[in-house]
Amino acid sequence: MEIFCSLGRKALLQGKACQNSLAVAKQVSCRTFLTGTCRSQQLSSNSRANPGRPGCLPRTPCGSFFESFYTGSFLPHRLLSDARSNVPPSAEFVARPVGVCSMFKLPIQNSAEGLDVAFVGVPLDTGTSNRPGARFGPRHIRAESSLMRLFNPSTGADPYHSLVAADIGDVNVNLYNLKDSCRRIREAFQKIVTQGCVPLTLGGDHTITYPILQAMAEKHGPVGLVHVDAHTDTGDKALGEKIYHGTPFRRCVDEGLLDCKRVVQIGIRGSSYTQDPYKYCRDQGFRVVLAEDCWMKSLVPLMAEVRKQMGDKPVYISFDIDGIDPAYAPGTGTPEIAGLTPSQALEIIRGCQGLNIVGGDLVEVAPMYDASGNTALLGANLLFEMLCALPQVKRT
Ligand SMILES: [Mn+2]
Repeated sequence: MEIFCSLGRKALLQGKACQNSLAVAKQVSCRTFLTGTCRSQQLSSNSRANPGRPGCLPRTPCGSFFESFYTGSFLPHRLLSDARSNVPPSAEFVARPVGVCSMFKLPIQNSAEGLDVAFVGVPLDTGTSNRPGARFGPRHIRAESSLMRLFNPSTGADPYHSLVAADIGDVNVNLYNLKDSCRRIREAFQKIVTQGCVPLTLGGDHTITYPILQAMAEKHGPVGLVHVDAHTDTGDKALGEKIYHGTPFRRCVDEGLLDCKRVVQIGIRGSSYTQDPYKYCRDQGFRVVLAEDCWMKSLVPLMAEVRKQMGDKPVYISFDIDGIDPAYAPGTGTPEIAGLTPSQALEIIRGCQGLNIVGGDLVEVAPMYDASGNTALLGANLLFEMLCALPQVKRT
């Protein structure tokens, strides 16, 4: 089995000489390594000491050493081309199916320590009202994300040379108790934001955004919200239960987690149980943008207005994949016809560039209704766009 590992890079990040990296690697006699298990504390402490160059260690003189070492099939491309940050390997050197499945083939670590951005999965779907399956969303989004590359030539974004990102795995949700899951999610995200890290989350059904926003508001105060969805998710209760994927934003309002004048909901549509299903949202001060008001239009002008609405205060992006038309994203639990297009989704997320984005999620991918994998692939792309839209990211 051809392999690659991160041991040499770990040694490098710990400040040891390149020769030590070689020694470490040589000590490992087995040729079956895991990919991406390095930690980034050293890198980050350097990043914080040099805020002008986030995520950057001084370039080492040993690129050619690693390059020649790589030809022995030991090291990932990120060691060859850039030992300064968590840059995923290029498919020029590491085939896409190679390696433990992590988001964007980033390193995996078990906490957000030292990171600017953490990808985190929340494999919960016990809050779904219709088709279940979003518990498998994070795994499939990660699998499809191996197609994603390093740069975003459309926006000029260079995320991996701007910040330190990693995949920190999944929240250990309790599939038998939704309230306990919410507690676990809240506590997990409290830790992430306490460490000064921006979470980008792979859902999971939309219930998860409620405990995530509890943690976000504890850190930032009430946040603005760019919410893309077919549904407002502001129901009060169902079957007597106040927590499920139809109520997260009502619960957020109840607890003062949202800056309601800075909430926009885009892509809303579908049949309802009342004649005026959007009254609650508008009464709170939300801007509700119906799907039919988006049909056949560029959303660039809308997003210019949204940026004004959001100002420079903290904003969270919550993207429910069912905001997109089910022709493009069939793998979801509560599909509604006549939704947004993928290009409109790009306009929305790219339109958030310049905002003070403090976190984001991509929820409701349910892979079993998605024979092609396109829904998860779309989800992975939209998370990449969120990464590229973060304020720390350099653009050319
Ligand atoms: Mn939703």
